[in-house]
Amino acid sequence: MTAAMLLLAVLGVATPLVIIGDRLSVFIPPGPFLSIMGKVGGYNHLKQLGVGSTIAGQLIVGAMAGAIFGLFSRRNPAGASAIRTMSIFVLLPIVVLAIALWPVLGTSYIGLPIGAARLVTLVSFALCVFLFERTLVTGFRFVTQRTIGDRDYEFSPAIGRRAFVLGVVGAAVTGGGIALARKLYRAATFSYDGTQYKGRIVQPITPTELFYCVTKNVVDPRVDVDLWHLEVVGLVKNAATWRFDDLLGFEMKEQETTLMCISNGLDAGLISNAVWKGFPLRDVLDRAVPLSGAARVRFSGVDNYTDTIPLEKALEPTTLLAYEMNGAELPDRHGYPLRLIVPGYFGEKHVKWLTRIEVTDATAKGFYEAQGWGPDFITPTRSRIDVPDPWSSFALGKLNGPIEVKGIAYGGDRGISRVELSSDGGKSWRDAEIYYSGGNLAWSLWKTEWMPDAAGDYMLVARATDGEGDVQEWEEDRGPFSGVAGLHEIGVRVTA
Ligand SMILES: Nc1nc2c(c(=O)[nH]1)N[C@H]1C(S)=C(S)[C@@H](COP(=O)(O)O)O[C@H]1N2
Ligand SMILES: [Mo]
Repeated sequence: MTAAMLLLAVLGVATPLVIIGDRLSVFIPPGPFLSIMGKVGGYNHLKQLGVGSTIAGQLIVGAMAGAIFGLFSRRNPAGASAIRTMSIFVLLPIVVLAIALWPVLGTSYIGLPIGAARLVTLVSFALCVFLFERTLVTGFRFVTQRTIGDRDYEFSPAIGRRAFVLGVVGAAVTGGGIALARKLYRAATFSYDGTQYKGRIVQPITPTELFYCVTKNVVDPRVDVDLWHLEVVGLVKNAATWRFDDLLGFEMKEQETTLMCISNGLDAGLISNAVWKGFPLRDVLDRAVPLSGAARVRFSGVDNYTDTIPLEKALEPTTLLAYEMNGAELPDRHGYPLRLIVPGYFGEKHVKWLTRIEVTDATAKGFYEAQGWGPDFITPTRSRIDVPDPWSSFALGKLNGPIEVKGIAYGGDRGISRVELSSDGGKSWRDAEIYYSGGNLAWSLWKTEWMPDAAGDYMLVARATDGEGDVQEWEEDRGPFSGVAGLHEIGVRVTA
């Protein structure tokens, strides 16, 4: 059964191996979630642990079910009718799965629309448990056939031979399962999930291969665009289904926009900037005609990730459905074939592998919102010092000139109007030069030269002012799960 699931996973079908984790994770509030993550050594390890324990749990449950079946059939050979075993080992698990995992059944890693994906997930699961039931029943019959009822049937040579044959088949299937698990491991997101972009290498536009990356998935979707649809449903007058080619008919637009993850620390690199090409979400919403009572819009990816934004934000001309990034087709890991771009909102909201847009009332929640992140998803103004490295050491006598200090500043969708640097931990400030501005929706790059006049340890702090004149600061009333606000500070050592 597990080997069959691994095979299905390779084919892009959602299996309990991963959707159980998706289903459970919304019940873990961000506090415990972060603490578990810390304990197991990060998000990647948490995912590996999740899938690993699901496989182990499934094997244990399967083995126990098999043992009980064996004991029962030995005592009561006539009792194991097909109706009984089918009901217990096939029907019951299907019903339990359908009920317990209903919200995540519509997951497809090849990009099937949600309704079709739900059916495929259920039928595939049915196939797996059917295989389990048949293996159990035929395996047991094969081993015990004709000898059942004999007094000492446990150790007869015939049974030994058949058990050996069955064992060899089992070992072959296990080997196949392990090979499939390896293949999946190589394709998994562990190698790139959590990629950061910061430091000396930072350029105005982040090269696509270096763009930060965050995904909830163990294996990301690789959408087959011919299977894929975009559905527009919910509180609308005209529900519609779009094929990819039809979407290309909308007037396209290129827009430089920075994305930042809600969990990006003050010194971290879960932030990047790209030029996105697509068309305003408004174009499809206008065609759909939202009804009265419409207040939010919920977006779903083929990976069953969901998130919501207010309807007004959805109707802004800069909220895009993007299909290109930095002049090329969206890469798989950044949401091929279509993703949402919502300037000024945390990365969470920029749903990748988009397949459904649902206009809803005010109560709708997304994946992370249900988990307890938020309530504020609008990015605060942030800046980061990229050069020099923290705790760099400079010898005054060897300096040929001032020390270059560089970094980024990001003001959500409000732009950046000013950047200042302090070399005394924030007591006094002086202006830095903004040498690149990507416009209101993107970050700005700044630099300045600093000449320390004496040896000692210095605290360099950066501070940005957004386009509306608000100065970057620590925000007392910002909840712990609405992203960090505050100033980035690094130490620098100057010797004589
Ligand atoms: N479908 C889907 N969209 C998603 C996610 C996801 O796991 N699945 N992760 C979100 C998060 S938490 C972030 S920060 C951004 C990251 O986008 P990127 O990987 O293209 O940088 O995508 C968001 N969109
Ligand atoms: Mo994120």
